[in-house]
Amino acid sequence: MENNNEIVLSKARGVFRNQNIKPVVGDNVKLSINNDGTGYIDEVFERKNQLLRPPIANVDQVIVVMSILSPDINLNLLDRYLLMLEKSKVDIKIIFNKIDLLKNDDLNYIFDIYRNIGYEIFLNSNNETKNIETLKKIFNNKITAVAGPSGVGKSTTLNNVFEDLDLDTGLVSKKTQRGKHTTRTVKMLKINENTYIIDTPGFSSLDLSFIEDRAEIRDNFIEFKKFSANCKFHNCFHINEPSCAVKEAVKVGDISEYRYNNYKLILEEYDNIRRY
Ligand SMILES: Nc1nc2c(ncn2[C@@H]2O[C@H](COP(=O)(O)OP(=O)(O)OP(=O)(O)O)[C@@H](O)[C@H]2O)c(=O)[nH]1
Ligand SMILES: [Mg+2]
Ligand SMILES: [Zn+2]
Repeated sequence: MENNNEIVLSKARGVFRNQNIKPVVGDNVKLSINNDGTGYIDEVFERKNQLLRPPIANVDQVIVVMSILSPDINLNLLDRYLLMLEKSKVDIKIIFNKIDLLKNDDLNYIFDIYRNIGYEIFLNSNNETKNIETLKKIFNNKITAVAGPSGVGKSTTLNNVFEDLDLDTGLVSKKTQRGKHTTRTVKMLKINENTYIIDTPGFSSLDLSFIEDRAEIRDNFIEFKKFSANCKFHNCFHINEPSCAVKEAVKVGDISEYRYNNYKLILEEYDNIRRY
């Protein structure tokens, strides 16, 4: 815990266990300091928001990092993660990383999908320094969690932007092109008085157990909202219903077909889990 700019090793009091509150990274707490300089967390103050995976509280924004190659870009995983973040009501930005590995393929259509939804996106390579000032500004005066699959370059990007950092980074497996889960714990670091970054362990998949209600899936594909008011049925899920404005928007290209297909896949997976 940070207390008047000092780090205090702290334990949570037993009462939390009874109240089912577990302090997480980012929490603001009431501390009592023991004679030996260690601390006790007496109270966890109300959280302005809470991320589910990994559990973090009170962030101003989450930057999702995805590499375009090594590991390959995975839009289904990205859409799942966005779905989860939208539920937490945090600001979201996306870094498409390892842009140096892009050879001939034109991935602009992918970048456009997310730009058109309204997410601020950045194309980055850590072999270069030209983005550093831009990214530094993004982090400035905020609490930012950096999240994404293992091996996409979260820790490397943070090291690149903030010269003084020396976070562990690891090679991507040559054979599977997957990250090796180098970052093992959620780590909050202070850059200056009002700027904190949180490096998080990468994941390779994301199950849907965070979803409590089927409608959440629909409502957190946020670009549907603009159209769904014009669906014939008030409670339209945009699957087989007649006169569906969302499906119409997909047809004419106002909503990305990739996103819509991922929506259908996620909804189907959720329904299958519920059935058993
Ligand atoms: N070509 C290229 N490689 C990069 C870039 N950024 C990171 N890497 C490499 O990708 C590998 C994984 O980087 P990490 O920073 O450890 O990835 P991470 O996202 O923190 O991974 P976890 O901690 O496992 O979640 C390392 O070998 C980095 O050198 C980039 O922009 N271009
Ligand atoms: Mg890492
Ligand atoms: Zn509809």
